[in-house]
Amino acid sequence: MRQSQLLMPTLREAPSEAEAASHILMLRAGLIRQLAAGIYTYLPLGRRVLRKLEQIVREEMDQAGAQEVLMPAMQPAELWQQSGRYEVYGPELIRLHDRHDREFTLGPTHEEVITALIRSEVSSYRQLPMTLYQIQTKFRDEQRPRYGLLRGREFLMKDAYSFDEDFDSLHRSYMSMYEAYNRIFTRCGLNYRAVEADAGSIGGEGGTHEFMALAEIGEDTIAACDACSYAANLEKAEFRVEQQADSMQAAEQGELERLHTPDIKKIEQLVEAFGIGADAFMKTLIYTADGSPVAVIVRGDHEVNEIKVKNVLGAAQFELADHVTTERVTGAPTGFAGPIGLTIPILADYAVMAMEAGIAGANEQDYHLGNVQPGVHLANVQVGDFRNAIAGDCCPRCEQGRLTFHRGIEVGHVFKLGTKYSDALNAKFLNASGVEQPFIMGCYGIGVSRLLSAVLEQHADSNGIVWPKSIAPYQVHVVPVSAKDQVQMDLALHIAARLQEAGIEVLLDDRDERPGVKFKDSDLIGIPLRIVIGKHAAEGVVELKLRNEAEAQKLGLEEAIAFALEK
Ligand code: 9G3
Repeated sequence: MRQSQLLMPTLREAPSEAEAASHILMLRAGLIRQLAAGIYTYLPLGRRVLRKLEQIVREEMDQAGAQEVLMPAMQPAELWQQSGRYEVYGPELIRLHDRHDREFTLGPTHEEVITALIRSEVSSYRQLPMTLYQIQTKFRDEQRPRYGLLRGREFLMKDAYSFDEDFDSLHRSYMSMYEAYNRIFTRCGLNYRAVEADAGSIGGEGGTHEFMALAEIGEDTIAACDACSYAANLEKAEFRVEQQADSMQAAEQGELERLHTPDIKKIEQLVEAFGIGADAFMKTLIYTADGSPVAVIVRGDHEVNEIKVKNVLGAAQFELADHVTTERVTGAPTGFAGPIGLTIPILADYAVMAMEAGIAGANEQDYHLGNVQPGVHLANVQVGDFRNAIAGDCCPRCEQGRLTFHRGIEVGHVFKLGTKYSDALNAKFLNASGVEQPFIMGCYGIGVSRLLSAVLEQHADSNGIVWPKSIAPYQVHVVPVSAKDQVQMDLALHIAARLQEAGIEVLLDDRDERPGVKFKDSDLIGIPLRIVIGKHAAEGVVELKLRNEAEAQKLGLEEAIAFALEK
């Protein structure tokens, strides 16, 4: 492709409203242009990369035995009324009327449409298992579209749906998709983690994994082991409680110290006031479990994991007590609660019991107590694992790993749906005994346009994009230094022709621009290999530079072509 003809409007600076690195790069490198908030046009470079991403997804879906279909964006409202979701979604669900005044949605996802299709086209267990997928535009009227393609209102998704006769077969379909996702994200050069979104329930109905691309701009926080593949959403992350020093420290000498802490309620204020670490405090929070108050104590630098406490108590309702309840059960306003003198059940996290002594609320306004000793003052409380994981905790799956925290961009999400949609839409098949059964379903999404952003968040340097070879818009950038120099241009055209004949995708910078502009643009658009034809052209010597290496090398014509062909 001749760059003088290519629509690739590069920018020195990105518009000020672009914050995310990937969004800035897409605008500066001329990959996309915004039509409206959250709605983008893909320019030729962006379209070429998106097509390569689609192709990787398509190859792996086909390889996994899924069949490609293409469903409409316009979906009759009746289907969403049958599934009960029409009223559930608010303004995010785009609705419209056709010329006959019939109601439609612009599809944000396709569970209803695909289930209606299977309901009318598949009726026997002999046709199962079956997984269908599409790569198609989705519409979700996000309140705050931002970060370019990371959160758009019209975006490209691969969505797949599996249909099985029972849960064992669903598990096989689910794992087949799960493994295909690992191959897809690896081929895209992505640093990602598969995250158990609700730990441990993958076996039965329900169960889901999210695929998170690690990036600071990501909206989610995940805990990942630095030694094995364990990863989980922060609020679901488990950890191995380290072998406790005998949990009741030998009772120290010394009495409780009454500490006057006027209006000092939060751990940060206590840390500030006492000039010691948060881990020297005991944080007592009052909750109600099915209506009755309980006290949960965690170390000052930890957070209560409410799911863990709720599960240990077997409570249906579990939430922070309101200020009135807190005042009633502790005798003090929120912020001064402590274990001593409480008459309600107390749950203390292991890490509290491992403290020799700590500072806790005094259950009296404006007072705390120093030298609270678990061995003395928490002798008969319920002890357990009641806290969120923190960085450095032991991995719950392997022996030596430690948890590290990362921000992540959700690029994939796989779900076991069970019969949620086949029941709602009455989609059944005849099983081997001739009995009607609802299909057992799974659904599997990849944000293909979001994937483009995630790759860019991970593959860039201060000069611009550094495309992984598998998805670069072109493979070789041939750059003659001076378009006016006939010797250079002839050699450049010759090299471009030789590579194109060998099936290499070549971009030829034939523009009449200063060398500095050419090299800055070349670094910005990030094509993996650059061949520069400069003052040594007459001797048939050119310069090769890999985009992800600092050094360039001089090679003869044939060596350069051979190098480009095997790279
Ligand atoms: C809506 C709107 C937004 C939505 C949904 C429905 C997210 C909705 C979840 C899914 C689940 C899976 C198949 C591919 C993988 C994800 N946002 N979800 O259902 F009406 Cl406005 O889309 N769908």
